[in-house]
Amino acid sequence: MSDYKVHFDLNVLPAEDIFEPPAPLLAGAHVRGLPNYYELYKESINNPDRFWKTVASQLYFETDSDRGLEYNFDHRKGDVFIRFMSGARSNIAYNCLERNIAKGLGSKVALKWEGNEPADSSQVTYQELLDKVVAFSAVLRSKGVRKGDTVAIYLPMIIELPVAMLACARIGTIHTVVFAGFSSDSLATRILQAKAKVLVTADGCFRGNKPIHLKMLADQAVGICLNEGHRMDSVIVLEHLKRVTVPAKAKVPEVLINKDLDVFWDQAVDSVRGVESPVEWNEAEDPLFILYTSGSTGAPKGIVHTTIGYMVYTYLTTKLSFDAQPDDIYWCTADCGWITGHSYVTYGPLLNGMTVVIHEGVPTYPDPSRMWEMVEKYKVTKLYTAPTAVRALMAFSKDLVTKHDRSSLKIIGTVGEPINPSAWKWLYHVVGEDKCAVVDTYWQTETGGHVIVPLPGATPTKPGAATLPFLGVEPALVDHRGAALEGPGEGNLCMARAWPGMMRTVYGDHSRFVKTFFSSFPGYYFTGDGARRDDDSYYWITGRVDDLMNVSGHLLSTAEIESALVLHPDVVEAAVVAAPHDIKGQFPYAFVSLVNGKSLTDTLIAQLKATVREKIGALAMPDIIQEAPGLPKTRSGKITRRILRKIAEGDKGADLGDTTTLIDQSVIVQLWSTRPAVK
Ligand code: 6R9
Repeated sequence: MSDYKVHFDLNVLPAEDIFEPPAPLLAGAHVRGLPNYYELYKESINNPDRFWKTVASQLYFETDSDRGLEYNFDHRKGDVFIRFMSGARSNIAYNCLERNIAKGLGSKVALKWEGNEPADSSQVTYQELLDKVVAFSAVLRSKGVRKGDTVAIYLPMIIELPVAMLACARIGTIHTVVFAGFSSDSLATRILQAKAKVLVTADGCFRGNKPIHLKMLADQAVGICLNEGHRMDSVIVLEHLKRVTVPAKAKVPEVLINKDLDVFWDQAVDSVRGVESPVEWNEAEDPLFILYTSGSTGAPKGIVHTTIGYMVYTYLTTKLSFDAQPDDIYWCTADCGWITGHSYVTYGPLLNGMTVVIHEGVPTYPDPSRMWEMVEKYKVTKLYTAPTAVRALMAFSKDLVTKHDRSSLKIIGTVGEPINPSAWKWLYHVVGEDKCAVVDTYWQTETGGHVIVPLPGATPTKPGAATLPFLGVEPALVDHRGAALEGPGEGNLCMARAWPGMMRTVYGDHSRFVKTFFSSFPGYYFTGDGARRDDDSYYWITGRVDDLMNVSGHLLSTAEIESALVLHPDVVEAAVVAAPHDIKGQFPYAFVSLVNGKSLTDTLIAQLKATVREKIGALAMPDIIQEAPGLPKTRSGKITRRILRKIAEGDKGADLGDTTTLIDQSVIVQLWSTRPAVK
């Protein structure tokens, strides 16, 4: 492998748009200064096996292996695969817990939980967390769960969520966490696809003033699964509601118990008291979890991560991107229902022995100063959040931020979507008072961990740029013919080589894995994003180039929303496109063609929104639904989404490009004239 060429001449931007690593960070950081990054990067690219071996030596392996990274990205040369340290055996939960306890962290706080109501909080030390994990793993075993089985987890952001994940990991069981904001249909699809026979859930929770009837949704999902002939062995129900403060205006959700299947968490734990539940030494490539993510063709994809590569990668990315230090109080605002909550709430931070804050509520409840109040209360040193939350909070008076002491903060990270420079600068100047490093972390469910990210003590940052590749990662910008661009330019963001933490397959559908990620540009992993590389070799992510949209940092499939809309008997055809939104980044804008004689009344709009909520979840509900007597189509019958996108954007002056291939051009005029006003 030839030397990777990067030049670090940062003279292109005006000086005020380059932010050097803050001096205090530079002094004690794991990676200090750009030359240090460059040196490590070169080693990681030129000697990947030696590099990753050195990283792995910081973790515990029951059985070592002399194998390194092995992969094939080129389907023309054989099956696509990725392996790391084949033959080695380890356990990620053991590395998070016992290994850290053996190093003296037993009485260190591992997790600090704050509820939906600021008055509710609790915490566990590393030893207490281990005890809970061992006990819950014994519960799972008592329900017949074994290595290689799958357990579905549908819980709010509470300590038991990482406990359930770690308990699965301890016994070699594959977890599939389903975000508690997803509908019963979405939960059922995931239980069925992942073949989970045990579901872990809670009675309910509150999100702001809103009660979430989790158990009711879980029951509906289980009902759907049973109807499909699926076998469910057990539903473990945590009684969470009885220990939280009920918001002033909320009603407590009702909970029904199904005697055949349900068992209460606490009782189940009592019943295994004293039972041993030893660690399962998993093989390197044993699956650790499946996490479902939107796919451009509709059905969600079950992304599979395996044991050792994921462990080594989340360990190192957390250590370097957040410059993990022993006295850190680290708060990632993500929910464990998303990959960020897997890699950077649970596994990465606990592998690094950090104290992790988790929050069950939303950043605007009871008021929009909640986030800063929590930073002050817990003396948070590293804060990791999403651009959409930042944009929402920026809209309020600065005083809400400045009235809270934020002097503990050192690093502020963002994830989920490109961060607009104004939000970046607000974090830097207003929240961080020019003293913190702001790190925009680019990665995906598929990549397992950060792949393009500034290192806070090393990389000068530019607002809006994800900057430089993480160690061992080799991005490429590929043109439509599959040729990699040299130097500055814009193209399809691909990866030219594997790194330990990348996904291994799509659960139950390896050919979809190959087709989705490795067939567009043979020899490369294709991210689905576009990116620009500037004169300093910095990467700027420009957004999805496929049919996925990014709403509040969450990827949604236009096809999946369309499928939900056409379930309504009045809808003949639907087309959904992304339209820009000040806070959410994008929102789903739907065009619907109705059956003859029907018109789009407020009632129908409400029904259509409800259908999408029911089938997918509230976050996929289109903000605008427009009636479309006809949709612009090419002669071959393809809906021309680029035209619909312009209409959704309200960009009347836009160049619609070549419209001569359309069957009926008058459709465009009609859609423009009936476009509803955007609120
Ligand atoms: C971690 C996560 C992945 C997609 C990804 C891209 C977008 C995430 C980003 C970003 C620009 C960033 N994305 N982080 N775009 N800058 N820092 O979000 O995973 O839910 O799988 O979404 O999100 O489009 O392809 P996931």
